[in-house]
Amino acid sequence: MTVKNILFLTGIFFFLCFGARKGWTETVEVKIIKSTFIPAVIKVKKGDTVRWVNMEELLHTVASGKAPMLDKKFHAPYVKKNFEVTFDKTGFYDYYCELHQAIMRGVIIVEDADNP
Ligand SMILES: [Cu+2]
Repeated sequence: MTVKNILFLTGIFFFLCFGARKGWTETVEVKIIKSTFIPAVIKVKKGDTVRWVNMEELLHTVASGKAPMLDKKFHAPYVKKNFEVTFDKTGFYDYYCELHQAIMRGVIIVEDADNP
């Protein structure tokens, strides 16, 4: 085999491994500033990860469900710095902070990666 052939086959190999994927997954940040989720509503693609980042000293929680009802799809009892969830299913995910549930609420909308 020539070097050219080896490079060609290596190229095919990488295409089969990575080229067939429908784009890369992303990590999207939701910041917690002044007891508010920012942005409160975000859209992500199936397979993406949402990372909540607590920018303040105050403790907050991230609990899925419509306040005050936990639905236990995801739950971080105390977010001191950050917390991540990967979304593998499409749908609407309501969440809230249990300590400030009257004001701290958000929604994650997970769409199929095929339909932009
Ligand atoms: Cu809070």
